[in-house]
Amino acid sequence: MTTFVDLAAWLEAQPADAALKDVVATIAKTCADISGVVASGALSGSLGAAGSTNVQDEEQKKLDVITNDMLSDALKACAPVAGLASEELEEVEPTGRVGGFLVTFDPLDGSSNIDINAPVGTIFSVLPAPADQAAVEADFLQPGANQVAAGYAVYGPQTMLVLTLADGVNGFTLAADGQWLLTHPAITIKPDTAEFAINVSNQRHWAAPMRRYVDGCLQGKDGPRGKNFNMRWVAAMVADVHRILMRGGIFLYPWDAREPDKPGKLRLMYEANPMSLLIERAGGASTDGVTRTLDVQPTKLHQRVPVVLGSANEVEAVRAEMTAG
Ligand code: FDP
Repeated sequence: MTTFVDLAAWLEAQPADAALKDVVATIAKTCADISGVVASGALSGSLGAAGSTNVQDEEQKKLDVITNDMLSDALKACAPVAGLASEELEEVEPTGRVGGFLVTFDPLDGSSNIDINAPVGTIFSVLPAPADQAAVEADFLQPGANQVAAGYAVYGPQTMLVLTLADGVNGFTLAADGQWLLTHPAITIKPDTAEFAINVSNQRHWAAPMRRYVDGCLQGKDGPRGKNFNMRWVAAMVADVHRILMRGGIFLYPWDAREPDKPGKLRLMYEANPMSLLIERAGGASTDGVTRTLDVQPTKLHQRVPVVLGSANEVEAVRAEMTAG
């Protein structure tokens, strides 16, 4: 029988700060707890709307609120955490401690999947905190390249935790006894793919180069790309990114003309940045269509960005189309 390394032993062996390992272990433990709540669904009365909206004016589900509270409480009790920020909270929450780390998170990504028993997940990003003063919002506004750890848990047929710490990307599966076991070491993404993920119902709102790129994929063998493409769309970024880490592909959530002032739908600090670090560390690429996501200097906490990530050569094919005019 195969034996697997557990997360605690794996963390122990990593060339990283003990305090950072503590933060990651706290997030992992909370994700295991969240998995239990998500799995109980209607039995625990946790499905359905919360009757409130978040700072982004999105209707909150009960599970958005429950999972946000679980992660916030756990991180506030974790000594090396100086502050946290969540998709569900309007403002950053300093813990009152100085030094250590700042954590941003989307406690339950893919809200529209919650009530239909389709995959959802938790996404997190860890940044260094200022060493000499209590954290304020400006301290969170660091480019994604500064992240010291990032990852997600996906609550699907199996619950998995995928994370990057010092380097590389590793996947753990939640066992029945609550342990995270290393089942997917050293995940890498193939550079080429013939599978794309995009919400095609928005096609008429996209910029012309994006329409051209997707149209080229849809034309298959007879079009400019000269090969047939397949399409997948789980409607939860966390699950679409997980698929790409497992078998390659490209995920796109581009700018569109419905709200021209918003650069995209997905949030930079707790969706695009952590996923981009994972994708790059696995050998893929992530851009806003042209510019590397991890180089974007955030200007506000809930900033949105267009997202194009996955197999490196396909992300480059999008960039070539976007810059062709
Ligand atoms: P959701 O709004 O359901 O939480 O985070 C935003 C997100 O999900 C992504 O996970 C997902 O890829 C995308 O939005 C789906 O949005 P649309 O259904 O509006 O295209």
